[in-house]
Amino acid sequence: MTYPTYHNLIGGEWLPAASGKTILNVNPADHDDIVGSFPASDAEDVNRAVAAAKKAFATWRLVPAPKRAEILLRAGILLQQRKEQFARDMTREMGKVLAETRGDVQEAIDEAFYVAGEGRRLFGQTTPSELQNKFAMSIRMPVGVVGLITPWNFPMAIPSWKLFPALVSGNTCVIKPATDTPISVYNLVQTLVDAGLPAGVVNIVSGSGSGAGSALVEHPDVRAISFTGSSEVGSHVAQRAAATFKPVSLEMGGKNAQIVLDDANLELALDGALWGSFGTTGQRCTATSRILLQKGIAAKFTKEFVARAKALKIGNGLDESVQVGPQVNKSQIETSAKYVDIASTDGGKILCGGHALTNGDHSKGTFFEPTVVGGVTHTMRIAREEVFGPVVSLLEFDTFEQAIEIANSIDYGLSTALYTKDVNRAFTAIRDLEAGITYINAPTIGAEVHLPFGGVKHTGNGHREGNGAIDFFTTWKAVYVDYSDKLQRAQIDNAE
Ligand code: UN1
Repeated sequence: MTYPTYHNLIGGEWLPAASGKTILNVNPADHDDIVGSFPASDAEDVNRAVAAAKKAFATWRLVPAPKRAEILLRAGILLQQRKEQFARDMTREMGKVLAETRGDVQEAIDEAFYVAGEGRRLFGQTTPSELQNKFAMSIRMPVGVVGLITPWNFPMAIPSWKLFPALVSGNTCVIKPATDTPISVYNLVQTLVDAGLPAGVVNIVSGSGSGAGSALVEHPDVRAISFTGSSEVGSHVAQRAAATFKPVSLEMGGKNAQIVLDDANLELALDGALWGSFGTTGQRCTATSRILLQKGIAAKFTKEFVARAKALKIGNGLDESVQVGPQVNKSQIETSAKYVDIASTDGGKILCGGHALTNGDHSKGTFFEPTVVGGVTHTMRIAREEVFGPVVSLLEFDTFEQAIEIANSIDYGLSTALYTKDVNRAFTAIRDLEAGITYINAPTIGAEVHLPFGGVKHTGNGHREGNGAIDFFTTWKAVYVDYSDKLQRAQIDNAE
């Protein structure tokens, strides 16, 4: 089979890995379909990319921010034109269904238009000085060369959450896409280049975390790292980055709860739970992985939910009638299977699914059945650990207060949802749920780009993407301008 060969982008040139090594990008719905070959980069490639980014920073930081933003605006318009093709490429490389990959490209378009507006803001502050004839202000400065390490589940949206705010702020970037999904980053960066981005401002080094990711995190000329991935790898990234005092923005795992109270609109809660649990084949950090049911509706909800999960059509995401695509690779279906075993051993009941699909059309890919585990209690591992697959647990509770307690009883804190018609309980939940995102009468997935995105506890380290990303990609400079023509000593000359 013939397939295209892609290279790294370094200083405006498309180059193979210095070692000549490559990695194949394979369609998880059909292993005969090879999307392309990509460089397996290592420290040597990272060094070159960082040097190119450092060189480009000298001029990019001086381009006025509104001009930098115009490139993002043009890129957004080009992405609109290329949306269908990029969505198809994305479905081929990571499996999620076309409706969702179109949504992923749309999220990058939204981000481009949102961040382009920031070019004419990047607001600082002015404040009075304590001394006469002295002016005081704080201004945002770019950080320098930033390293971006991005995941496979939102292969264009999440890179755009990082690249666009970094660029409008005047930074230059080296991005390492996930090993499974480089083509979406190539498509995104090629679009930026076509929109007028100068050479060296964004550089791509594709490859593995151990080959290219670590070198980026440890490079002394990289001034900040933005990472999305698992909490395990995130902890590693933070520890390694600490050696060179790099700020690190970490966006990591979730174990997101949807709570359904007895008074909820049950149809709505079922729709939300099905979409939240099995959208993107459960492979979102915002995916619903625990459904907390109040006793009065639990039996009815469970019966109906299992029936709907069983009816989902699983297959190649390029087929518009398919509702759930494959998992991204073999190791992910092994994790799903492992957690089904753990759940059963701990006393959970597999109400549907539980297996990889290996027959007929499914035999060429990495498919796993939508799986519902009943009879789960909050101490079981299946209720506490992230699966990142189409496996959801049902837990029951008596009172609203218990539901909040169960929802909060885990290490993660990304997204939460409450279904109720009781406004008092809704606002109490907004106050008490330990999570970066809370939805009322909507599923745990579906964040919009212009709100803060991120979580608490083991989900993040305090930074936010979306509304908040500029804070990470800029550093404050305090500026004092003394126009008194004399030495004025702060804290001394103006003292009583
Ligand atoms: C992720 O799961 O890693 O809110 C990101 C959502 C999407 C982004 C998910 N807009 O589900």
